[in-house]
Amino acid sequence: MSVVGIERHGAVTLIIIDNPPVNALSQAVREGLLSAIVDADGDDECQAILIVCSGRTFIAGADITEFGKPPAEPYLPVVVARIEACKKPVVAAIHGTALGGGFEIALGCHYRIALGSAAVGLPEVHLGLLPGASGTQRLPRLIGAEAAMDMMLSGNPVKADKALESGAIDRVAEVDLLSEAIDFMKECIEQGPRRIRDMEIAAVDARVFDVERKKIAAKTRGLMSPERIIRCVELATKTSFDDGLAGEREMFLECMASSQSDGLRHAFFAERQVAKIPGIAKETSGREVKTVAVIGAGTMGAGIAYNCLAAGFNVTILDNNQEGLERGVKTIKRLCAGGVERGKISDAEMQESLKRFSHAESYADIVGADLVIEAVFESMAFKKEVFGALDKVMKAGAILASNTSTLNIDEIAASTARPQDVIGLHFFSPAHIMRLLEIVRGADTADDVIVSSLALAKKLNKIGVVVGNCFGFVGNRMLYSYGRENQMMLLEGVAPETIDQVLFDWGMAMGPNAVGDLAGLDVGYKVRQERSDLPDDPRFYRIADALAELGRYGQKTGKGIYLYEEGSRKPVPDPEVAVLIAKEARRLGIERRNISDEEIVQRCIYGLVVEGARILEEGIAERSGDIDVIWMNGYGFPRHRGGPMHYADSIGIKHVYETVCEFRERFGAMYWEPPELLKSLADSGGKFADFE
Ligand code: T1G
Repeated sequence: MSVVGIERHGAVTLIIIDNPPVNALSQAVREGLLSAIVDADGDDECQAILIVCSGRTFIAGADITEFGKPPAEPYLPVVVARIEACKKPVVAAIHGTALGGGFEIALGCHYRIALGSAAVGLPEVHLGLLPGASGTQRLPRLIGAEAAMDMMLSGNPVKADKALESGAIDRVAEVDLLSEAIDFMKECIEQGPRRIRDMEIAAVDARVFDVERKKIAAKTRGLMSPERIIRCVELATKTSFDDGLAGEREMFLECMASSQSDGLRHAFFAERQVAKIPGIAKETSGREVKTVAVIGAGTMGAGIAYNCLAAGFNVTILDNNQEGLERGVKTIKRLCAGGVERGKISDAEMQESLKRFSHAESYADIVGADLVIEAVFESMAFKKEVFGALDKVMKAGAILASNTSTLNIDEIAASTARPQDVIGLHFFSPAHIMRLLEIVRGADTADDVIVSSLALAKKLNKIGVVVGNCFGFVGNRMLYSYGRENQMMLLEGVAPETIDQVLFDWGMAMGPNAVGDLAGLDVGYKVRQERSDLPDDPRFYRIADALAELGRYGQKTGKGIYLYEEGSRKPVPDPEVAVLIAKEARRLGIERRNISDEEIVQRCIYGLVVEGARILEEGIAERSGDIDVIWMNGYGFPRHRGGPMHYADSIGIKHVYETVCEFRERFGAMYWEPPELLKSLADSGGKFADFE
């Protein structure tokens, strides 16, 4: 089946691209498009050329699956330049999204018409790249340097009406794109080709570039491609079109070869792989979920309920404590109002959503719900009591989910007569903001319940990752290793602010000590108190326990490992904590020493990798990419490093294995015995990504 077809509509030649699912610019598409353009340009009966796409969208960009492989001609810039060089007008008819190279193809055309529902964008920055097919030189000439820079640095798509306003497109089709494009061609034929490369770029104050650099510095934290996008646009204002193109090409190839882009491209695909569950047929349909009941009106319950309400579900929140219920309802209404204040929803939409919201104190009020999400206190006894009660009243086929963050989902399911309907839906706080949803599969969980949960995640605009049942599942189980090393290094002599700064500079969104104070040291403390399987090691989380026992929970009590001034969330080192740590170290006979930044990073990050390898060996995660997705979307792991497992692959498993062996010698086998998988990959030169 040809991916590029030709049709004649009178004097107009239609070039139709048909490369599902998103008409990506594979080598075959580039070749077919170039050949079709050359033929049409040489066809005397053809007065104008229209480029359209079949399927759900215009070209969504270069084919990312080809990246990292030897480049294959024709190169995209060549195709774009040949389109622009056509003697007769070439028009792009856009539906869906014209993104990246797709929009660059459209910019090579002389005119652009788009459906009102369409959007255009240059999202390359999200992949650690920059528009590499002349977008950095054409767009500034079309819409101005500043508007072009904003579009490329945000990477966000621009809706057709706004694109029309800026001049990025020339016409919006109201009803039928093809027929209105054919009509539009008549004007284009009269006007003849209009080449962006010949346009003068509007004058701009040269200082805007440094202002932009300062503006993005905090957000992009040393990422390569944003800085180079600015440089490319700067070039466009100062040099000829061809010199600008040469600079763009050089910087594009530099970004393409970077580990940052490798990590970001891995993240892109890994976040799409998670929805594919081996052993569950693609055509398995889920159960219909329209009404959701949330049990527990605390912070998590209210956040989950709001999340479901905003996504269009009918929602009932239930709590047997009247005061708690009122607090939860107030929180949900405040979040709804916040959505209006932030312009995310209109007042009418908020009113409509509140019509779908109710609250209850008795299970009898929720018997008809399609899905129940339990979000009560993290106590196994309490959860079993709730599930036992739900089992008695809920309609047959209702999905019974627990928001537990660590507890055994099979044990919870065993308190019902319907374990096939039970699943874990582990939301991350704040539930309405964090994109990650760990979907915990019980031994008996039915396939259609898993499919329903993945569909729920998508509807909530979250990334649902199916994980197995063990303490802490994937994310929190690995967090123990990461936190353990942080705690150990505190005892060994490193100040909390030093560990936090080193890991922040390495790319983590926040250091582990600041995270502990944010989440609340009491939360982890209570979970550890409930556990009977913790390492027999008096040093294990000793500082976190000591602080919790002193009532120093973190931000919520004004002090934890850090101090917090009234109304401030800024962590301030506390000399009292330094004294406490030194005293505990002496009591435990730990010799204090300086620890290098490199060791701080290796102990925390390789601690993650070792636990991740064990998780893969046990089949708790389907793929190493799933673990990466969890840590990038739930724990602030830097996306440009692609997640802990991809990071290990990128620096070399053998190097990681040898370092882990060294740590075993220095710190003991209790934590640093290398998993068999790590050893075998090191021996075979393999990667976690190859592990199935
Ligand atoms: N290349 C290859 N495959 C792609 C792809 C792409 N550009 N975009 C999507 N897919 C696959 C995706 O992996 C999934 O596959 C399926 O399509 C549906 O995707 C030179 C260098 C277009 C908004 O960054 O943002 O051009 O899992 O689940 O939610 O300057 O896909 O079904 O097997 O995301 O409806 C720039 C990336 C590339 C756009 C659709 N373009 N794609 O979202 O579906 S770099 C992008 C998206 C570039 C030039 C530079 C989204 C979408 P599978 P999906 P969706």
